[in-house]
Amino acid sequence: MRLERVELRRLRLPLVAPFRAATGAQADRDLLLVRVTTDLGEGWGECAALGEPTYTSEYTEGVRHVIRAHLLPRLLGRELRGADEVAEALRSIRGHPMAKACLEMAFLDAELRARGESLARHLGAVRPTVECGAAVGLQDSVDHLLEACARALEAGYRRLKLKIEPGRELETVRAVRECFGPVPLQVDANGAYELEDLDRLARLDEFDLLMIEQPLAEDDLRGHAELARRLRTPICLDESITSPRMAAAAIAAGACSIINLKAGRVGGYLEARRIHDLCRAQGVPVWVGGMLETGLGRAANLALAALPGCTLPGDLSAPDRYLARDLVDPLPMQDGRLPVPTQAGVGVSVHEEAVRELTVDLEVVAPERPMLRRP
Ligand code: NPG
Repeated sequence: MRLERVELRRLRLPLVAPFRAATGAQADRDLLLVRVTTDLGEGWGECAALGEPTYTSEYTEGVRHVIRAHLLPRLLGRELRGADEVAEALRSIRGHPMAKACLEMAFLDAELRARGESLARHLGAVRPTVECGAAVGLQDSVDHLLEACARALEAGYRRLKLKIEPGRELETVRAVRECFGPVPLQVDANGAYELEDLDRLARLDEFDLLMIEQPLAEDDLRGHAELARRLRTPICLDESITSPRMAAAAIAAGACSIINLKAGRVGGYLEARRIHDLCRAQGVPVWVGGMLETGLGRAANLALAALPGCTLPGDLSAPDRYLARDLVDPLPMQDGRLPVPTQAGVGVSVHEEAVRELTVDLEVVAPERPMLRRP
């Protein structure tokens, strides 16, 4: 498999409303989209990185630079057995998992389209539909929070995830419990708490939550293990789990009993499957998280979410909950479940007109031609 040409497209996607988390707010989605042209055909990759480094240290402009300056020179013109060799070809570059994941996704899309195989089948999907949860960002009032939750439940989502931040978590969860009763509910702190907040976090036990996601900083396995000993509510880790080794270390340390899978955070869908397999072997449930992807990234996430160890609803809600425009046709949700794409490759068709209209900057990189910048 030979990479012949790459389009690095920076898109600005308006959000229907600002999405706020403890770590910052997104007013729009500053997205990097990659289209590769290989000797087997074309493939698309979507990068999970946000416009600013507020989730992890990666951010859209930085991803574009590291892809152009350091990753592509290790791939262009090189003969690869397939997408499963991309990670090896990029191993000498330290870190930058979202940049690497985006390229690997594009190679996977191209290779699997050429082979006529869906990503779901390639990864080992075992179910044709997956249960969908919806994440509700931090809201400026309890009324707005309850309205956002009501809209998500009316749309049919089976589980709600509430963003929380120190000082408002009990009020937030209590209001949702009082208003919607025993709806499946979990919270996500994006690492905003300290171990000193343990007593406040322990009071969340009264609300029968599915989990508390990433309460402490991503490098605080010891703190999470202490929390897990003191709280009844299961601890789920997200930002902390950067590799299969970190997943094994976190489980062994008792720092979590559930893991959120995100291909971008760990370097790609193939690495995410390795973490899934490791967790399944240890009886640790996993579920697929979201990074405000378009329908392209969501389609790939649905394939991952159909693996046997993904036993909890993922953050897979339809992109139109966040994005004013999408790049692919919406997938039909039935009874809180979305279909797993079965077409070849990632399994959805990208609307090139929408991509062109939403592209704010395009770079084309091809070995026979120097990098071209077009407006
Ligand atoms: O449905 O894509 C979605 C959003 C899910 O809340 C969600 N993601 O940390 O998991 C997270 C969180 C997030 C995304 C936080 C983007 C900050 C920015």
